[in-house]
Amino acid sequence: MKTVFSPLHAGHAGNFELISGAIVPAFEKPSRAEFIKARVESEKLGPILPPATHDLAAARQVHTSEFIDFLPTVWPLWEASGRTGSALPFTWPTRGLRGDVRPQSIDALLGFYSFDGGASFVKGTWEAIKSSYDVALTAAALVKGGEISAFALCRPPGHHAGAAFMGGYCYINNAAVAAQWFRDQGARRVSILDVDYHHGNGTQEIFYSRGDVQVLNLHGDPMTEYPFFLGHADERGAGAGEGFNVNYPMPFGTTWDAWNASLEDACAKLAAYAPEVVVVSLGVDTFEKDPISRFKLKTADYPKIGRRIAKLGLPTLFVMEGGYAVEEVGINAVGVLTGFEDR
Ligand code: OKP
Ligand code: ZN
Repeated sequence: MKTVFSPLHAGHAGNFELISGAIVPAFEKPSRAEFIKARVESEKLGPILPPATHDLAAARQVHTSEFIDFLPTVWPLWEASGRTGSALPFTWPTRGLRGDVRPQSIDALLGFYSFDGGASFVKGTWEAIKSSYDVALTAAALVKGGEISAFALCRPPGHHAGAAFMGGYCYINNAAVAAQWFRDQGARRVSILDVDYHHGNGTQEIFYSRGDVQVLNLHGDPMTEYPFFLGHADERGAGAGEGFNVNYPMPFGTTWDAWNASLEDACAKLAAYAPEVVVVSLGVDTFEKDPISRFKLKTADYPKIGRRIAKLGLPTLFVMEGGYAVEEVGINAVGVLTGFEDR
């Protein structure tokens, strides 16, 4: 399997986040991608290719143009306002406030275009976001070109980013961009299988009213787990999308057998939908030692995930999302991919 990777992710470094009442270095850090790349190499998964540069047209197909145009302006506006540290929002237009008036100051704009304080900017953040997007589209083109699978080693991740908001370490929704790109290239139906520990709220929002992209999501129950405000089992899609959004919320402590039962059900629904291509939002923060997550999957479980996805017999694009146990993130992510190749 070919991997697409860009070193430009590394400029997105030194970010902070607010968690459990403390401001700490962000768990989403450059070494994650480096551990994964090192494991791709040591396991000889296949060649590692640089991304081709793409314009932002594909991003505008799933995000609003206003939001996409905002992202590259964040750091220049932040610097122009005299700030030095990370650009972070602190106010949001929640219920009872005006979400329909685009404000002017950078502090207000950061809140206007986000749902939490989890997507911060440093100097190199936009270049990293853009490279992650280029990685996803380049890997998608490999699959479109006839490869049975490809691995988009994206960083930053994307599945929390919605049509007009960032959050949860995510800015552009790489998996949604790729799925939409496959549609625009002529695929009649596309499925997105999101196995990250956290609910892919952005992906769900983007495709919620559509029947041409099926979205299946396995994740921590939002009653007790981030992102809290989406991801319940009764969210099944709307209008033409009715029945094409499927959520599998699971409790803290979930181990392989219960998680796998959800995967089996999701794969049955996916097979029944008969898409022309599958996009996997590949998070490995379901791992028992993940520092911010509460499922109990073991390293030996990850190849089984890959094997089950391969059994679908469909062209498959793997898009990297979460996974924060940096020592094992490479072993587990590449375990899914070698499992897919049944080795
Ligand atoms: C991203 B992905 C907010 C802290 C809450 C955010 C977790 C984001 C996970 N400042 N934690 O789904 O792995
Ligand atoms: Zn996650």
